[in-house]
Amino acid sequence: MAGPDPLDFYDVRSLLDDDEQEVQDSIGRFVDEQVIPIISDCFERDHFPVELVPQLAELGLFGCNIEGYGCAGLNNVCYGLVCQELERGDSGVRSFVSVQNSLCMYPIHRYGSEEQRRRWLPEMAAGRLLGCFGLTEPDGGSDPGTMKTRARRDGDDWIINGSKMWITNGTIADLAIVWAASDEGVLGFVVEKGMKGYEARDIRRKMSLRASITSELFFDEVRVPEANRLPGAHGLGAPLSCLTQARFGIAWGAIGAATACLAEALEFASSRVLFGRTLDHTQTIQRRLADIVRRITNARLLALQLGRLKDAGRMQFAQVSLAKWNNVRMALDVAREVRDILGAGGVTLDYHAIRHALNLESVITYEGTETIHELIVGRALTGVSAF
Ligand code: TGC
Ligand code: FAD
Repeated sequence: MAGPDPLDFYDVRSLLDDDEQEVQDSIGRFVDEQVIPIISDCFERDHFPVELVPQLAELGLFGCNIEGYGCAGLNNVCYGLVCQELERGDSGVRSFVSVQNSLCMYPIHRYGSEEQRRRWLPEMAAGRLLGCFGLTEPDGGSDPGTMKTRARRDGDDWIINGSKMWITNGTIADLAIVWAASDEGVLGFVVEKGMKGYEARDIRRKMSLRASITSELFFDEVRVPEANRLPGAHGLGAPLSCLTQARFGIAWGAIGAATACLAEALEFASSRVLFGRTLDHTQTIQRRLADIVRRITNARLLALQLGRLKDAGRMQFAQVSLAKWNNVRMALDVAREVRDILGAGGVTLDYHAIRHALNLESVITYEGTETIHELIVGRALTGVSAF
């Protein structure tokens, strides 16, 4: 009998139903054939592979866990598997899909009017309209409750002033989901490209997520019609609920990045000859590989149970925080460890580990830093907010 699959040591795949396995396989093939061959070059050139967008749409990935409006209506485990496979390719590609799905289509679906859903969701599902999500501001992303961007009523319109920073997809987005403080609390708006006073500019010199666009957004007396306000969104809980969706996907995605690194380490250890034997004959390397597999296996089981809870309507946001924190920390540590196992070659883009490690430096910061997630779990345990 063959031993356990090194990349799925507990055969977690056998806990997936046929549809879920099919989703994993089809996205996996796409990543192997279309993403991995080009992605190191994109990372090196600081280029988001926008040419993949029509294919991502064709695969039905945009809004894939939304029912209707041209969306695939998959379950949440499938959405997790999509993120896992995409991030096996690159965190930037997964980020792109997370933003379009969890941070743009989700709030329109959950907080928008029926008219707004019909107006934007089918075009977004088809990849003809791209979105970005503006919550973070220059003065401190961990505490969005103190946002300075403001919206004030002016007749039937709203006037928005302020700025957002570190916004994925900002300069390629046709619409921005923008969160602004107002006399009525935090409100959500769909700001469209071309609206007077709205501008997006790329942030350069990133050493992480280089195959992803990150931008600043500026709002100078931008007039937004009431028809572009999300009527169901009142208060900070609305944007935070979108983060819960994206964090769920990230908890799965990180497993993909770690698995790509593990595969690279196994291949290297079995072929690199030092001291007259291949590296995999040494106890230290075996212990390091075993420890990587232990960590990835834990993360896989944790993500799947989180997905089952979400599909059963029982998932709580503190559980998502634990998974985002655990799985991204795991993936970052694994990527750094594999980078070291690869020796000097591991610092180059000839291997994937350094790219994943650098990407994961963003992933551990965005969607709530590790500290924020520890404190969210701490609050759930004690009932005391210690932020
Ligand atoms: P707090 O009093 O805790 O909450 C206000 C209201 O919101 C509710 N709530 C949530 N609801 C759903 N999901 C969550 N995760 C929620 N967290 C809180 C909460 O129950 C409350 O509701 P109600 O009805 O009682 O009013 O608010 P706070 O100001 O104390 O803040 C708490 C804290 C620190 C946890 C929150 O501010 C936070 O999560 N900060 C981190 C910010 C963050 O993660 N930003 C991410 C920006 S987007 C991004 O990074 C995209 S990367 C995209 C990519 O490329 O993949
Ligand atoms: P800060 O909030 O200033 O935190 C600085 C440090 O203080 C961190 O180490 C933090 O853990 C620590 N800290 C914070 N509070 C406490 C506390 N109470 N106790 C102890 N330590 C604390 N945002 C969006 O809105 N949309 C996007 O699309 C988006 N995309 C991004 C893409 C990239 C590549 C990156 C890097 C970020 C992106 N972000 C986006 C922003 C991201 O969400 C924020 O960077 C993140 O929330 C942290 O905010 P900050 O960078 O301002 O750090």
